[in-house]
Amino acid sequence: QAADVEEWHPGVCRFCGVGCRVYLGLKKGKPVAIKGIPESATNKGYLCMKGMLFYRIIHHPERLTKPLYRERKDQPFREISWEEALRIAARKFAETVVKYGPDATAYYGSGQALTEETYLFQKIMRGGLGTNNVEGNPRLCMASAVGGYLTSFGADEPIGSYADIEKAYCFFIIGSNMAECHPVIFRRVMNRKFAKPNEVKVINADPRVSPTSRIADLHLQFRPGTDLALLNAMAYVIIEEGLYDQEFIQKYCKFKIGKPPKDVTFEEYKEFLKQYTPERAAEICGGNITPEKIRTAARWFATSKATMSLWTMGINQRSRGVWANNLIHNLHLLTGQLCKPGADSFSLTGQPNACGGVREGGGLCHILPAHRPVKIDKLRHQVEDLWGIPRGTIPPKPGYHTIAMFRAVNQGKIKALWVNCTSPAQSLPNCDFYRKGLAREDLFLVVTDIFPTKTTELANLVLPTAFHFEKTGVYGCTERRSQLTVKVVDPPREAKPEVWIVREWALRMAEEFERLGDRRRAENLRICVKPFLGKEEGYELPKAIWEEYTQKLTKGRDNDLSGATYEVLKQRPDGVQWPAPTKEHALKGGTYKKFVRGIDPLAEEEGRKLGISGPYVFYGPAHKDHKLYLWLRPYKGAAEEPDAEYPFYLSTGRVIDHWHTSSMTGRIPELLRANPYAYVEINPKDAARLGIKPNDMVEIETRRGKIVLPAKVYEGPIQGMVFIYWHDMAEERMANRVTKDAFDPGSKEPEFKICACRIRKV
Ligand code: MGD
Ligand code: SF4
Repeated sequence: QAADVEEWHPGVCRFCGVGCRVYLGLKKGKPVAIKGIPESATNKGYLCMKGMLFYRIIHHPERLTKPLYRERKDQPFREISWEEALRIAARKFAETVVKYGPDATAYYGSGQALTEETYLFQKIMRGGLGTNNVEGNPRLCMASAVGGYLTSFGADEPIGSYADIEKAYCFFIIGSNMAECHPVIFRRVMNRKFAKPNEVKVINADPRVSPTSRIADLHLQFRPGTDLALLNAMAYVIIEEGLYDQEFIQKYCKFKIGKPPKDVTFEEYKEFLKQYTPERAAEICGGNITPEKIRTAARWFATSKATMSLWTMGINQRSRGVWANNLIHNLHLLTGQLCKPGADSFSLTGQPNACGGVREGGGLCHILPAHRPVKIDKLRHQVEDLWGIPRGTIPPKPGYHTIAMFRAVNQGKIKALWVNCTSPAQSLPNCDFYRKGLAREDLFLVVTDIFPTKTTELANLVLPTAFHFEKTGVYGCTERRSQLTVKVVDPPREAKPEVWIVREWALRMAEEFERLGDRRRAENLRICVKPFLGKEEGYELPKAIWEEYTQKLTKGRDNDLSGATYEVLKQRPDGVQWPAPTKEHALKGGTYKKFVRGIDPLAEEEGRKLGISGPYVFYGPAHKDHKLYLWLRPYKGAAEEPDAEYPFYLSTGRVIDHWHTSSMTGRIPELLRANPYAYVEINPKDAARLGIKPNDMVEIETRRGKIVLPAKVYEGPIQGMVFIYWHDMAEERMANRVTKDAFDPGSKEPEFKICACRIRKV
């Protein structure tokens, strides 16, 4: 097909957080192929199958193409005009605010929405309606990483970049099946390992043997949830054997305990770690863990020329996800494996724009754009001033986090909810419970999507949106890199870009508030959309939104993107890594490593201002003392551990061929054929004991419900654990009907990775 292509258009992949650069190939204006861009900084030309095939979604026959409406959820949908749809959405939201207050409305978005979309949605909810009920699915994947970065380094997002991979000598891959979930970055790790097989070490720490484990020199396989003990034991060995970097610790670090945090000494930290001798940790962890393996891992980590840790959901989706993140950072701080080439504590991001759009763009209930906590008056007022709305419009209290938001829906406290670019009816843990809330007749539910999903099934109003390459906007991937994709094809029939939908909705809401006598909200809404009026929706409108966000909101913040205008991003299709406070710096690609003088312009400037000498300046906004914190965090297991009634650990995850709920990849025949349905992985020893053979149907039962899946008997999960892929939409195989909605008390991220179940052959 590539041979038939008449034009190639650059952009970024629609799927994961790797942020691969692609060319979309058109023939007679129709998308016919995708290829990688060899000179790209992220993927060096490689793509995975999902990335190569997403162009099939562009003209897919099942796309939503007309607004659909029903007054009651037991009625069939009928097609309506955009004008009618926007008027209904405006009236329902405005009436809800007037009758029940702004906190009875909410927006639930996505790490796959463009930055311009998330920014505009949250601006209207906060500046227009006056609620912080702005959330998104990154709460389900990255919130613990955010919590870890903020509490350990004082600043969100990784310090380094993918470019560190080619300079690293030890990879510590923990709680990540990057071979399937970040395949192109895994390829870079693999290439590095194979280029220097004896010098480069790979440690994989995971309760399951996954395709990622295949390149490991050392696989640490432990009982789910016990890695906090393992990480503390590695720190114990590093100190016991004198492998720590005293100078780095003295110069840059502090030791902290508890909430509110208290300073402790290095000696107290050493005393604390005595509970985690390798012998004791091996007992807690079980599996194949021995004291000697822990010692080996700690030595490799500490003594390599440069160590890079990589992790994702196995660490984040945990009821102690923030602590687990802190304990990984601790190892880097103890050994000084940070800031130098190849050394970094690098959290991989799940979604293509969880970092750029949601973490940076203000897409969570407690943060305003550019990493400003809602509760800090000065920063909230800054945003109000920049938007030109009266001070006091944005409430000081954060809104509902994801689980709290859907619990509030269940309780009837939220009366109007807008879900964009995500399908919580399938992706929330314990989803049957939350589907009851979404089905309530007193909830007005709007869903903007490109396809029918489990969530559109429960909606009142379904609005068809433009897909990737059918609209313009920016994705910010794992490594602080913003990349622009410009519209090259028209959306099908009446599908529209979200930025147009939100602007038009806001304008009509202003009229509704006027009618209802709430002139203040009407005025605020008009102020919020004023900079975007009259702009053509395919390019000019998102450009104006990006300009406002970067030039006004990020200026002077740690994620300063004011040098990265659309013009610059078009000149640098590889994108720009923040901080990029000037055009000159942005045109050079921005900042490969934060906090390092000579590389990061903010480190230079802050260092001068604060009179800090030395190569590194840790100017993260959350640590006013410019220090990095080592945390004393004890081992704590999962919220629901196996017991006599439910004796197995249940874990969930992904496969390479599918993306999340598979609403998109499940509609691409090649990907569906590669992985047509979910199955349950069972360790051969457990299978033999229970008389389960490959492909037998197995019932998985938890305290929430039951599903039935075919068995894959395989030395993957540790004994006593089963593992399910969660992308399958079929009711009988939908993983989240059985998962638990326990969450981390700090990050509020749910524990998708661990709960208790029982299994039987049916
Ligand atoms: P997606 O399938 O990515 O899943 O879960 P979801 O976000 O619910 O949903 C994206 C939706 O966006 C799709 O319906 C797609 O059709 C639509 N879409 C595509 N392009 C556009 C567009 O341009 N505009 C609009 N408006 N819509 C568009 C993800 C969530 O799931 C996440 S982030 C994580 S990390 C969790 N992971 C996880 C797990 O590991 N295990 C289990 N059991 N559950 C999990 N749930 C969580
Ligand atoms: Fe797309 Fe991720 Fe695959 Fe790259 S690795 S092609 S970003 S899905």
